[in-house]
Amino acid sequence: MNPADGTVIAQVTEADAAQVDEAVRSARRALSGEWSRLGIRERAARLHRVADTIEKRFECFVQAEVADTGKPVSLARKLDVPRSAANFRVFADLVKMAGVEAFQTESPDGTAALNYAVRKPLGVVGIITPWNLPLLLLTWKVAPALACGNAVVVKPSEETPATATLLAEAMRDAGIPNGVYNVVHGFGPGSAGEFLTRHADVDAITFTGESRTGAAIMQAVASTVKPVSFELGGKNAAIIFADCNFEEAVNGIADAVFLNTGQVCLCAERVYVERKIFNSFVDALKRKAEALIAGWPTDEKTNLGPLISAQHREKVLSYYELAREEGATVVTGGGIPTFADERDRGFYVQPTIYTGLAESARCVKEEIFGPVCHVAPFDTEEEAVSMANDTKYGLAASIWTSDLKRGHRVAQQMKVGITWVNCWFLRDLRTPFGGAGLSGIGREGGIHSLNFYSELNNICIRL
Ligand code: NAD
Ligand code: 6OH
Repeated sequence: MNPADGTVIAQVTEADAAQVDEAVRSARRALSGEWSRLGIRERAARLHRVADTIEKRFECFVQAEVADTGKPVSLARKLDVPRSAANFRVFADLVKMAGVEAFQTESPDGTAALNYAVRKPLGVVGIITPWNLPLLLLTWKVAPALACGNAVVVKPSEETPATATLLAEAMRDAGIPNGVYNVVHGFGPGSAGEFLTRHADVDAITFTGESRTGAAIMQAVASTVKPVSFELGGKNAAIIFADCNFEEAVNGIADAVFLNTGQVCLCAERVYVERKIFNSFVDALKRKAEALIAGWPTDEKTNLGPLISAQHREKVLSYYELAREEGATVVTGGGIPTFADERDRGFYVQPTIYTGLAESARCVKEEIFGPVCHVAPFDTEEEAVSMANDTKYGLAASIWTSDLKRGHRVAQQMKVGITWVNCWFLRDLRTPFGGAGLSGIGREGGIHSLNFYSELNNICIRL
């Protein structure tokens, strides 16, 4: 469905259990074919070719991403599609460079040995991904999984089926053997997602999505003891000190709150501002929110798209209502914009800023996943750290200050997987990425991805 006007774009076939099984068997077969005989150099070369193909068909991927998500075309061009090509390049290069551990061993009785580890594929990896950055998050997992020699079965979100399908064409064009990359479409519970997690011949599950779904998947894989990697939800904090570069902080927070209509797991929904600059900061952020252009996704000037679906809009609007019940002051937004054209049938909401909520309010505790934040003042560094850390989630934080000593000090106290200082969503794909608490299990990125997507076999040779 097109989130901008609610029209149906395409029909997608829901895979039943037999089709999921066929995909898993296809992946298993590929593991004993040509794919397994390629050396690392050739595997890496083919992954570079996948990136080349994405770049060659750049506009095709952009259009598919926009059709799937309703995100502004400028964002798909700047973020999603280039990052997807980069995911393949980075892991292709990394797998060629990565070493393994080796130890010279001396036992107490004088026996000497050499220990070294070799990296083997896990086998068939099931990949389940969400709708917010569909191509970026899919390739973030497919690229290292293939770099490590696995075959994959991917189950993209039911909301965003197009780019995963298009990627299959890129795989074929890049010379990835048949069966190495398989796509099944469908829903989660009682559908393709659950069939994949419960399949006895899937060796590992890597998942990005809601924390609740992570819990359901964990139960599903328990009986077959599959390794899991989970990148889950967040309720991320930003801390803005009075000594920050004001303009950079306002711009950075506007991005952190409103990018992709707030549908990025790393988005800041809790903004803590030192009291001295609280009022001026809220005013400046309000101006930013009100200047956003909620246009058609295909319009170059648009920088605020609709939410993904009617159902998700219901959820976000229920929080807008709850915020009022909980006593919030509405600085801006809080409703649905009107356009007097077909967009009125789409899933837009107003970018929204609240103040005045208690830290215990549900709107301050629960992930909303829309273009919305609550801004609260603080007086001391300790207070800011304590409020930022008072959450069951632990994905990301951002700190804004000109005092780098303070930047380090505060960053090191954040109970999260990723902390940015004077920036947000600035990515280096070699760094560990993941969350604490309800925000995930494990780390991906760089060597962490290679470690998850491979089985290390340690070999001990007596000398
Ligand atoms: P979701 O959990 O509803 O769905 C994600 C995927 O899981 C979809 O493909 C869905 O079909 C599938 N699924 C759902 N139930 C399943 C089940 N029981 N078994 C197997 N598969 C199942 O998430 P969403 O609404 O698509 O995405 C938004 C959520 O994802 C937010 O909570 C956001 O914070 C989170 N997210 C986290 C990260 C991260 O890196 N930490 C990144 C992006 C999104
Ligand atoms: C969540 O919506 C964003 C996740 C981003 C990444 O996984 C990444 O690698 O940048």
